Amino acid sequence: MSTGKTESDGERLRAADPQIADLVDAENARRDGAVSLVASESVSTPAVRAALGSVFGDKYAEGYPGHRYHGGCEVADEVERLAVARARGLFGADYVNVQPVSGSTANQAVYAAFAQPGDGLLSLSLRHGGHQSHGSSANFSGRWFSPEFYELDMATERIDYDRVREAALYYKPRLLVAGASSYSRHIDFAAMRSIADECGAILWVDAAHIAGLSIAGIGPDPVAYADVVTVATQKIMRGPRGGVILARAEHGEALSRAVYPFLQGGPFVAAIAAKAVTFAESATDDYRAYARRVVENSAALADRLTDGGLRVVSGGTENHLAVVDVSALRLTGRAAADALSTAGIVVDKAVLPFDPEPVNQGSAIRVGTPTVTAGGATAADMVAIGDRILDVLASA
Ligand code: DSN
Repeated sequence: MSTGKTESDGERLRAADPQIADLVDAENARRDGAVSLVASESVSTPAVRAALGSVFGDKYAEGYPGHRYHGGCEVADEVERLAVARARGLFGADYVNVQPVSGSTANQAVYAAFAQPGDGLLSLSLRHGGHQSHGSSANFSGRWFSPEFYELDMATERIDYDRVREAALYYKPRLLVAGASSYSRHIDFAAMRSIADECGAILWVDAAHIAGLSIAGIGPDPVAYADVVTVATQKIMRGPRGGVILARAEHGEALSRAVYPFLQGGPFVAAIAAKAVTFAESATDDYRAYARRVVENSAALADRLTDGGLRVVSGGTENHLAVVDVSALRLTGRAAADALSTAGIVVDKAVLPFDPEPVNQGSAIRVGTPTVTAGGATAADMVAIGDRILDVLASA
C-alpha cells in the first residue's frame, strides 16, 4: 500500500549509489560550512537546478532549431528558441548562440569564426588579470595564434588605453580582446572600440566575469561596442555552467558554424533550458538588487581589508572582486589562501601586476562576493568577514 510519500532525488541517488550520495552530502557540508569568496562562482537558483536535472538531459539535438540531425527535437527546438529570444532581450544583442558548453568553448568559437591559425591577438596579460584562453602559451589560443599582451599601468594598476592603442597600432592584431578574470575596475569598452577601429581589429569582449553586472545596469555594457561578446552563465548570474555568444548580426553565420559543427556535437539541451531560466530570472528587480548587493559587498570587503592594513590592487574595486596584496605580511598568495582555507574561508591565490613570485605562488589573493551575497550577506557581514581574514592572515 502506498504511504503517499514520494522519494526525493537525494533518496533515489542514495539507494542507487551511496558513494556518490555521500560525496554530494560532503560537498553540501563543505559549502555550508565555509565562507566562499571564489570570485567566479555563485549559487545556482532552485529553478536552474530543476531545469538542469530535467528530462532534457537525455535529448540529442545536433544542429540548430528547425535544422537538427536527430529526430524528436520539436520540444528541444522550442527550448532553444525561447533561450535565444530571452537572451536577445536581456543583453540587447542581434545574434545569440546559447549552445557553447562553457565560457572557454565560447571563446574557442570566437577564434574559429574570426581568425586563422597564426593570426595575431592583443589581450591583457594573464599575469595582470587576463584569462588563459586569451593567448596563454599553455592554452590552444597561445599555441595556434600569435598573441601580444598589454599590461596594467605600474602606478595606477589599471588599463592604460593609450598604451593599448600604441600596441594595437604597432601589432595590428586580428582580434583585440577586452576582458579579464582578475581585474576589479570597469573596462572602457568605448575606448577599446575606438582602438579596434583605428587598427582594423575585431573587438571581442570576454564578459564572462562581468556580464551579470552589465545586465543589471551596474557595469558598462559591452554589447553596444563589441563585434562579439562571450558570457558565462554560472558566475554572477547564478545560472548553469555554460557559455553564450552575443554578436552583431553580420557575424552570426560564422559563429553558428564555429560552434556547430566545427567545435561541438549535440548541445546540452538541459543546460540550454537552465540558461533560459537564468535569462528570465536575471531580468527581474530581485536579480538587479542582488547584483547591486554583490558590488556593495565587494566594496565593503575591500574597504575593510584596506582599513586593516592590506593593499588592494588599484586602490579598490568597482565590481564583484578585489585582488589583495599579502606580501607585506611576508606571505605568498598560496600560503594566505591555505591559511584562510583552514579557517573556513575559501579564496583563490592570485598574482599582483608585476608580481616577482611565480604564478603558482603569487603575492595576492582574489576575493569575490557573488556566493556570499546569494547566501544573504550584507555589507556589515563583509566587515566581519574582512576582520576574520585580517586575524587569520596576521597569525599565519
Ligand atoms: N578564470 C577562471 C576564474 O576566473 O576563476 C574561470 O573563468
